[in-house]
Amino acid sequence: MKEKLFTVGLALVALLTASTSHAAIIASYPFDSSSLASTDGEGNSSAGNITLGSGVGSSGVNAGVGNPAPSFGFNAGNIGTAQDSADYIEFIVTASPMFVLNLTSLTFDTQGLNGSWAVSSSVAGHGSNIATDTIGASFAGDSIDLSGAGFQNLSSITFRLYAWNGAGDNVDVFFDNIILNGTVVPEVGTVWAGLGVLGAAILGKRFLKKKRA
Ligand SMILES: [Ca+2]
Repeated sequence: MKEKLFTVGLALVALLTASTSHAAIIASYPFDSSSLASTDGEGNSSAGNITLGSGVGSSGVNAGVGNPAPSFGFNAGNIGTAQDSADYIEFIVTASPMFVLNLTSLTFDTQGLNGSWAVSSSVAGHGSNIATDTIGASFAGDSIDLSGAGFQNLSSITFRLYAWNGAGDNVDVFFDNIILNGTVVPEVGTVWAGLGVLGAAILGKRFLKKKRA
């Protein structure tokens, strides 16, 4: 009986450990080898390729510019001098069945001249920005805090990153090292269901033991 209790204890510890897993990179886009795919190694979620909004059709990966190169370049001819709802790149992250996303931050590097960036998500809808800031002449990093309640316990989320130029700039605007940080954990209901199965197994074994006795 002691051995069985030890085994059950180990299983419980494993479940609880799984539900408090360490911070992970959930999506990562360094544009290495001009790829639009995520290079993250997080196994309980999938991050889709970067896709382009309808306003930036001739934009794409630039093999000669980046931090380090390549990076994604918004073609100056595709963007104006104000935020346009069609001028963005997008990526979607989906948790595996019975898992949820708990996000902490979205970080990336940008380069423009006197341009600007903005980010929206499917949580509040793409009509409103989560954050916006200016872009400098050389690559610099930005970090958006996603620790708020709205970015926890998500089955999936879509991010859009917008760019536009300062007046008279007419330069390409670059994004590199787009990284989504957080944890991917079992749904609370899944943990409780797991505990329920364990409890039923223990009761079942006791019942069988009594029957045999
Ligand atoms: Ca790069």
